[in-house]
Amino acid sequence: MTRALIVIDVQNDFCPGGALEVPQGDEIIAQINDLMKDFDAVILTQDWHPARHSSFASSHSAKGPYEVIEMPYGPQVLWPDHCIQGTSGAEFHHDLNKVPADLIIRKGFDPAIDSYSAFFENDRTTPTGLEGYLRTRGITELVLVGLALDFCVNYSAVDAAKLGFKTEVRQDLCRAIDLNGSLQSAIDAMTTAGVILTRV
Ligand code: VGL
Ligand code: ZN
Repeated sequence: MTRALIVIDVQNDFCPGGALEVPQGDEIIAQINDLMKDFDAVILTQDWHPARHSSFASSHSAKGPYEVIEMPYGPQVLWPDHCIQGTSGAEFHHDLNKVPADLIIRKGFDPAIDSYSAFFENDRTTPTGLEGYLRTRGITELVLVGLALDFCVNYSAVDAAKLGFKTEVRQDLCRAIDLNGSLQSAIDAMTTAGVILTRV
């Protein structure tokens, strides 16, 4: 059994003061750092959008943040501009320990498709390559932490469980955006997919 810790999107734009801030998003960082030593592999994900990405409300005339539009791959929430490649908002939070990371996986770089999940873009079919990395390293068990619980953590955890990884989400080391009931929907989706939700 080989276990990986997957740290989802602990970036400035998702922390207080950021463009898409998750309330108390920075509170989880010290404990995530402490947890890293307990794993065979540590993987960080980084939301990494080009300017004028199609998931930004500013890319669509007469649309505001948090409105939902229909994209060729399905419904898409429109977000404030965030995690633009090369900006400070896209950087990992200063307090996150990047040193133990074996792999940093970037996602959301295709201008036409968002990517909440660390495994597949939002069309649910275009792979990021993370599955192959984990399998070739013999990793079978995953623990996910980070931001935001109801979007990127949720999508990543559901995909991981569907791919057959034993998948745990440490809910105490996540924080949520909670948009129109998205937190409860996420908990339901993860539970249905067989994700183990824990609080320590
Ligand atoms: C995320 C919305 C847009 C996340 C990323 O990391 O949960 N949410 N991009
Ligand atoms: Zn994003």
